[in-house]
Parts: sequence; C-alpha cells; structure tokens
Amino acid sequence: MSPGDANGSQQTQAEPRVAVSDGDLAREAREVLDANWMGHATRASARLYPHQWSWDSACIAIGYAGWNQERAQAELRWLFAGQWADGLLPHIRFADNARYFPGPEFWQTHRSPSAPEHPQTSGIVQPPVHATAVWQVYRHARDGDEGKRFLRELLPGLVAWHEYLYRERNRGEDGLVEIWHPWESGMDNSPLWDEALARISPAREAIPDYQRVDLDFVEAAQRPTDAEYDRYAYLVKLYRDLGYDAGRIRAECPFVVYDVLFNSLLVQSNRDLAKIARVLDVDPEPFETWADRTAAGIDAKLWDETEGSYGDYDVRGRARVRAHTAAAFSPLFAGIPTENRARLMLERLMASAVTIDGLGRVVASVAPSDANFDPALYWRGPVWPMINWVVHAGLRRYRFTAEAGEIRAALLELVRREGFWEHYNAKTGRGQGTEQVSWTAALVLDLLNGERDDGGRAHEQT
Ligand code: 2M8
Repeated sequence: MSPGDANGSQQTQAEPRVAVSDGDLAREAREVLDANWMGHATRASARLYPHQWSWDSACIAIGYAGWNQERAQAELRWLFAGQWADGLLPHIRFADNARYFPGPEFWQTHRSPSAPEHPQTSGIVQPPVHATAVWQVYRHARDGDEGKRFLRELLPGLVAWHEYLYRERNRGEDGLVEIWHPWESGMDNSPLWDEALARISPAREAIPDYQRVDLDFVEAAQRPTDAEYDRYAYLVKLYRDLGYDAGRIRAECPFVVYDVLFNSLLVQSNRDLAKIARVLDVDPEPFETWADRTAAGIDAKLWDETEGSYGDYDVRGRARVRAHTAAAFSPLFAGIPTENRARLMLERLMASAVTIDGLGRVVASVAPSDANFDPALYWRGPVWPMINWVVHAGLRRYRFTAEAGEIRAALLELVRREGFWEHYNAKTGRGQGTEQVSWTAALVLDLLNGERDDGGRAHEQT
C-alpha cells in the first residue's frame, strides 16, 4: 500500500506486493479506516475526498460492523444528522476547512428552507444503501441491546429518506425513483449519462465560475472531462437557483434518469427496512410494498428483452439508455430477476468480466468489448470494489457460488497486490484514482468477514 501523503502532490505507487495473508489484509484495511477516521465519522479518502459521502459512508459502516460496532453506529448517526427536514439525505456532509470542489460555498443550500443551517451539506443525493447498512450493523452487533436502541434511533430518518424518494423522485405509477444529476448515481462519468448530458449544452455564461481541485490529486486521464464538469456545475447552479425546491426541479431539470443500480439498492434497502421494523415490532408492510413496487417497476420498465439485460431509462429523452455497464447486474443483489433472467445475466456477466494478469475474473465498470471502454478512465472501464461487492453478493444470492468466489478472490488479490485504491485499471490491475480509500477498505473487510461468519447469507431476505 502506498501511504497517502497529505501535501497534495501527485500520487505515488508502490511496487505490487504479494503474499499478504487475509489477516494482514484486514489489519491494513482497518489502518486505512483509522487514518481516515475524523473522530466522529470517516472521510471518503485522505486527499481527494476529505468529507463524508453518503453511500461511501453506508459501505464504511458495513465494514465497521464486523469489528467496531461503536464506530459503525457513529458513522451513520453523523450522516443522518445532516438530513434535511424534507427527508433528503445529502450526498456530502462537509467537514470543516477541507479543500474540495464543489464545497459548501458552491452548493449554497441555505437557499432551501429544508436544509439544516448546520451541518453544511450538498443538495443532492446518492444511492440508498443506508437501511442495508443499518441492518448489517445490527446483525453484527456484539451489544444486542445497544444494537436495538440504534435501530430505534435510526428508523425515523431511514423512513423519512425513503418517503422523500417516493414522494419527490417518483413521477408515475411504475414505482421507480429518478436521479437528477450524474453525481446522484455515484457513477459520475459513466457512459450511461452521455446521451442525456449531450442534450444539455448551456451557453458559456450559464455555466457558473468554478475551479476544479480534483486534478491537483489525480491525473486527468482518470477523471471526468472539463465538458462534463461544466454540466455538473451547471446542474448544481440550476438546482440552487430553484431554491432546491423538489417540485420545481422535477418540472424543470433537464437530466432525469431511472437508474438500475439506484433502484435496485432501494429495493434491498426497503427489504432491510422491513426487517428492522419487525425487530422493533413496527408494521413492516409499507416497506415490503415499496420494495415490491420498485422491483416490479425495474422488471417491467428496465428489462430489455432484446439485450437480455437490465438498462437505464432516460425520462427526458423518452428512451432506453443504450449504453450498458456493470451496474446492469445490480438487480441480482436485491433478488429481483427470475431464475431464468438471472442465468442470462450470469452468462453475460462472466463473458464481459476481465482477467487481469493471472487473477481470476473480476467485473470492469464497462465491458472491454464495449465501444465506451477505457481501462483507466474512472467510471468508464476500471474495476470498482463497490460494484464487485454488489455483484458478488448478487451471485451468492442466486447460488452462483463458484462465480461469486472467483470474483471475490480476484478482487481481494488486486487489493493485496496494489493497496486500497479508488479503482483498478481494467487491463493492468494497477491502483488508480486516489489511494487510502475508505470504502475500498471497508468492503474488503466485509468480504473477508462474510466468508468467515455468514457464508455470504447477509444479503438474503430470510
Ligand atoms: C466520486 O464522486 C465525487 C462526486 O460526488 C467526485 O468525483 O468528486 C464517485 O466515485 C462517488 O461514487 C463517490 O461516492 C465519491 C467519494 O468516494 O467520489
């Protein structure tokens, strides 16, 4: 592992390492999380992402769950303390005085009556993995009474968050919720957004002034383009000019997508919310109903029979998104596809997986056979631990045990060799983006832990 240096210089890379035991790997993962622990929550990474990110944080809590219940709980409490009065769970809760674009001065969330005065947050969301995280923290709790108190404490925030999604991000009877910014998907420059973003061509003067910070830390070949950043900034300005009023944004925003990954994670989170409700003797039925409705919507609207795959839907373009990425396999995670569809997905998945330098197969964010594939470019090809974690859990759920095992082993081996990077080159396996990345460490811990204690059953419904 190459330790992050705090002075903001370009990254350095150590020589690949071998022969690190599972125990050593877990210890190193915990060291990354310790280094990024801010005393109350965990920054997403040492340099590039010095704040608390919403879905990273949920994954981080899952990683903590197996070894530090107190931190797991603190992590999620801190995130939910930034929740808005209307239930919106912001994609970033800002730490003080850390260098990042766009920071609080760009978001200007005081323009919304729903945003808290303190803490400072962004004004958009990220995929809803939080009820799943809360449930995992409870499942692993050493102190069961405290675990139950934690469930009781977090339940209202979780319910308000899902209510927000179904109230503000739903425009029909299909049970699907929509995203309004590529950052809301978590897969910022994925080819999934190319067509929708191409339709947005703001005049120069409509793009707010801004200064990128990311390129001080990571080479441009591994980050979104300036043209993409112009659109990201333009959309934020639009939403802040609309006072973050959900009704007005819903009517006016030019970027509206039903995303497979976002909706699939929501289905699983609803199922986990129902489990939480049962433990607390609360009626689980509303959450099961949400889960069933969204799962049915994914099956009806996002399954593409000719492709034999799930795919996103571009609401403004009134068409299926033609690009396909590894996120298309995420319905497996939530148990959505029938066995037949799952088999088709498995074939496609394993055919599109990459084999890196003697490792087994691992899932690239975009398949190498795809015209959009770039092995180094952020969400357009590299191997992302989060996506592989989702796919791994999905494959286990459908009892594709050998394939799940292969992906798990290959991902762990990549991390063993390279350290805890943001993503890994889909051809060479070299660590890329930024280093000392918290959710990479946390998901590695979960993979190591899951093998030991639950045989991968953590994500099953029963
Ligand atoms: C990346 O996104 C942020 C914007 O939210 C960025 O590039 O500045 C994405 O990989 C996202 O999924 C992730 O949550 C975030 C922090 O790790 O970084």
